[in-house]
Amino acid sequence: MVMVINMKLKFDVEGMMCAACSAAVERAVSKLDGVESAQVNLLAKLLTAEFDESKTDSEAIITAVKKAGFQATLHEETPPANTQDIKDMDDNSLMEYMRQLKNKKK
Ligand SMILES: [Cu+2]
Repeated sequence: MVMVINMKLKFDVEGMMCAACSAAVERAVSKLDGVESAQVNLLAKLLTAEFDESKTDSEAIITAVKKAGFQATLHEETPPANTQDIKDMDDNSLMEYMRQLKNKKK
């Protein structure tokens, strides 16, 4: 059985002013070979792209956005304070950690 696990990445997109802009970005990115979906959140200026890593990559997506007339950069998720801590966690403490993260965001 072949399982294709799509990569999901977020990009910050600069220069979008209205729904037509975000639609242009979505269109440009979804046209790429290997891209499953491209969704733009205009208010957050965020592009979420789901793609097959074996067919395309973040560079190609950024280039497609640029060609459409906008600037894109990989969106940096705020990394956890210490990744090693998380690796060492058992399931219960990991759940607790996630719960705390969620609460922080509210
Ligand atoms: Cu526009």
